[in-house]
Amino acid sequence: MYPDLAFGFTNAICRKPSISVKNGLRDSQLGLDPDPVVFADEHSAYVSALKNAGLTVKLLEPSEQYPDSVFVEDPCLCLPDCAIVLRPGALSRAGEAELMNPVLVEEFDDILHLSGPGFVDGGDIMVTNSEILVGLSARTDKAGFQELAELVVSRGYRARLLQTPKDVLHFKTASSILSGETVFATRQMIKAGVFEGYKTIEVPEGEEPAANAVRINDIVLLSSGYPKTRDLLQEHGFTTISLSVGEAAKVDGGLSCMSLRYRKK
Ligand code: CIR
Repeated sequence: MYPDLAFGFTNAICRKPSISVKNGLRDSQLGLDPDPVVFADEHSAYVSALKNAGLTVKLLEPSEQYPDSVFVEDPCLCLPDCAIVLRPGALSRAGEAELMNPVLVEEFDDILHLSGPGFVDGGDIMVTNSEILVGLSARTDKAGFQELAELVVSRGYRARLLQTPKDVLHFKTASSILSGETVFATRQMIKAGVFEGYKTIEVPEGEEPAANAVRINDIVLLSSGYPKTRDLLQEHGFTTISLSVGEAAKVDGGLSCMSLRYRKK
């Protein structure tokens, strides 16, 4: 295992949002399509924040064929010494895995592939300093976990299966890792007992979407509009940067899903 596996990163991969993002999948009750122009501005600010946090960012061109392809976290898992091409659980997103191959070949010597029949979305994977947690969801199933677990164990990691609460899209929609052993999560996730053994910080009531934060090196990226969360994390000693993700939220996206973050050897 690597020190600070959970948040010690050097590189990231992002993909610009397409015009077709307005057709992205959603359960969201917001009832609005994202505006691709505003989305592009928010995405550009997000990429700048990753760079300011110390990351070298590979920025991929948009894919009109895949409306949700801006959410690059879901088709892959990037670890310090290997990348794993996953099998996204939504049919319209299946081809996104293949789409990531060229950049992964540039960035990694060791690329593994889930061959199925199971499914795993990257949004259901939380890498802590000591293990890789995988939440079962509507997009991630047991067969997918089993295949992923075999792959990561073969590279020296530990994997553990958990249950994402039923109405939560992805495991990391409602939780994020703040340090090697500290998780920031909604009351629902904490009550479900999935973070036993971890120190937990509960998302302030009414600010549940802020649970999808991203720790990168010395900073924590937060969605703007959640002042209680910002104050709480600052009280815990974290340096926070707030970013608008209003357009991504209209298609159930947030901060973590718009990048693949990893540490290059
Ligand atoms: C989807 O439903 O797949 C996209 N509209 C949103 C994906 C968000 N990804 C994530 O939370 N990891």
